[in-house]
Amino acid sequence: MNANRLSAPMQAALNAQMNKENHQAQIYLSYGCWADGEGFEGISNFLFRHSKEERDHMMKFLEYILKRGGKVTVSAIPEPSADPTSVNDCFEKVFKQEVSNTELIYKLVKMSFDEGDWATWNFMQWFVREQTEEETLAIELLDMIKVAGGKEASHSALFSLDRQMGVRADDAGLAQDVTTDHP
Ligand code: OFO
Repeated sequence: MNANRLSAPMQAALNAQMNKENHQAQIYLSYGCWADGEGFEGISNFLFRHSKEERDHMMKFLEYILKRGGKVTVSAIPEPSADPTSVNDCFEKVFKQEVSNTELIYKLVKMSFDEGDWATWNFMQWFVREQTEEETLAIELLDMIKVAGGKEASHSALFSLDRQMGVRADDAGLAQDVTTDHP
């Protein structure tokens, strides 16, 4: 008996998005390493935490596919794109990445609607809300760098931006709060 409640195209699309979230996590991880190498520890901390959020999104897709009786396919993920060239460039890249992810999420919503797969449609609403929040956050980052001077931001403006970013609230905890009990 086939207990898979996902259509074959839906299973493939959910798997593709699951792997995409993993790719996003790697991109944030690599940007975090770049920021640390440039001396921006606060920005790096923020990007590392965001990487963890993306990994949590990957797990959300993975668990959902399993819950619906589907088959999970963990694929190789492409290398993260090139390092940012500046904090301004980093925040612009983050914004573009989130917008392109929103477009992928919307495609999944439309697909579930067209199939009348209301369980998946309902599941995807969480991601619609999450992407709205993430785009708002990315717009705030662009505003912050704009106020700091954009491409021409001074060292002292970047210094204070870095301090603020290190303590900024995020769904994932601050790295300095991590313990062996709560990794
Ligand atoms: Fe950046 O968010 Fe996942 O989905």
